[in-house]
Amino acid sequence: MAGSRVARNMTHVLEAGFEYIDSNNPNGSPSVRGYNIINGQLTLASDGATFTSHNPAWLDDCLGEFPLSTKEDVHAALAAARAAFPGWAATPAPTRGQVIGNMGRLLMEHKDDIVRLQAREIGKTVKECGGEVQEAIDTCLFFQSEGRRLYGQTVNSELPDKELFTYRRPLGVCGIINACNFPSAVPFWKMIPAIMCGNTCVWKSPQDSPLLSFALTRLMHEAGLPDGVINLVHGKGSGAGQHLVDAVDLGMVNKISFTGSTAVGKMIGEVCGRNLVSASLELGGKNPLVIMPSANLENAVEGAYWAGFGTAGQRCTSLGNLIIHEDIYDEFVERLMAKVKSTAIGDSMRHDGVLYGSMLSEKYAVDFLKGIDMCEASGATKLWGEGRVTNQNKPANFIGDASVGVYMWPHVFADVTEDMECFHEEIFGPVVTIVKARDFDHALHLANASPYGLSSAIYTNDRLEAYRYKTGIKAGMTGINNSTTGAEAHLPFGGVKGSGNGTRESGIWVIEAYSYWHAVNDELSGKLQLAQMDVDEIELEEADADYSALA
Ligand code: UN1
Repeated sequence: MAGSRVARNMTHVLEAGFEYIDSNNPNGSPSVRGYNIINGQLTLASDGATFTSHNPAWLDDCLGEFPLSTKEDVHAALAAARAAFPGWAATPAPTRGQVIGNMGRLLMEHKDDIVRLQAREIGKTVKECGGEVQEAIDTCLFFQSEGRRLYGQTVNSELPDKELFTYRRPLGVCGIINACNFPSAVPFWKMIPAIMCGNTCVWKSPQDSPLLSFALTRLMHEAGLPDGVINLVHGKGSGAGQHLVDAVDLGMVNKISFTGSTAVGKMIGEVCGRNLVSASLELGGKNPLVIMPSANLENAVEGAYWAGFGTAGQRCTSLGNLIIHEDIYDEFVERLMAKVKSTAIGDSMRHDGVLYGSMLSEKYAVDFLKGIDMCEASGATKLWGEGRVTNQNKPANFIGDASVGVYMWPHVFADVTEDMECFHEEIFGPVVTIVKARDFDHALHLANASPYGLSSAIYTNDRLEAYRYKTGIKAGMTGINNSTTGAEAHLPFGGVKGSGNGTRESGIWVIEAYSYWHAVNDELSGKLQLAQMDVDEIELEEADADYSALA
């Protein structure tokens, strides 16, 4: 009711089962009442407002109702994270790692259910969701053992009887904001190293995957995570996420880690920059893939097809510009198009063998169609694709009833040139823009010509070309005889140029993003020795050689 306040402290996350609400879901799947989790408590929005989450492959399937968090809720979550910070930072790192290991083991135990929940909430195929949840598990296992390292150094002093050390220290309260296309692996890429380093988090869940986020946060608590170390707030649009970013100006946040669009990333970077707060920004890409004449064309077609259309093209690492050497252009395009035209699309929870499923949500569909309009307005030649799939307008291998979900045709545009907008702009969805290259140098030039620098790839069997691509490309990641997608939990992930601010996720490299170096010196001599001034000079030998004679 308008103006009425809802009880904030419901119950502890470990004391409650999932609460089902009446649903008329056509597939008989349950609807759940979702909560924020603040200091271990299940809470509703302070004004009682909610939003719903729907299965994009079957829109009448409602996964549940979630709090539309207010500024007050976000601040409560930040306060809980602040209060939990000293205790968690003082917890030995191996113990923090143990809790993280427990999370990985619980995820393994519940993997099938989490995978199906994820597929239901965002429409990604069950197979891909399986790979992604495995990535979250691998991240936990990697950082469990990192809790037994988190090494600092011993450093030699320039003065006698003095010791120097370095320690990694946590930053404090981290705001975590991610997109719904990788709704389990990416938040784990962020929060697992964050808490391993001793930080605490407020996680603003993606608006299109709140139930999965709720389930994952519950599981983290079951693994032994103390209250307040990870706090979950749900929200939509520029609501809770913006309140979290605005809190940087109020001094309530020590770190923001964001995966999403370049435009939003720049805004977050500005807010963090003016407050000298660290920001990890993983942003968009217009990832180039070059095909050279020496390549194994069968592999190259396979790689380009997967890079462009796997995950319905909804990865930041998906193929953008396909750059094909003119000598093999016609043959390559013909082979690629045969695959594109036979693409199997549908709801992987009900049909086997689909390459991709629905768009992540209606919002992603609307944005994608604007991108297709942009390709057409750019003057590129459309080789394939008819926008939204309907029962009257569907590709041959669409499986199921198109009217119940949000599906897109695969699209291919050719004759794309560097002066076109669609050469430079990321289009998030199943579309590839094809560019013809005269030779290797031209291909490399084209690969570097977009404003982005996330992933990149080349197919070639010429080792010198592969070397020159690897050294000449400006990108955070490069595949040689491989697609542009496919991160691993222990390899640094991130981009340059418009794709990010140089921070990295995953492996040992991400630790830099969630800790600062603390240099400590221990003076044992019993007196004040002045560094820089008390250093004994080493006498130089008198040399016979007259160097001036050489000039
Ligand atoms: C991958 O290509 O395997 O949101 C991972 C994204 C990326 C993850 C991509 N942060 O698409």
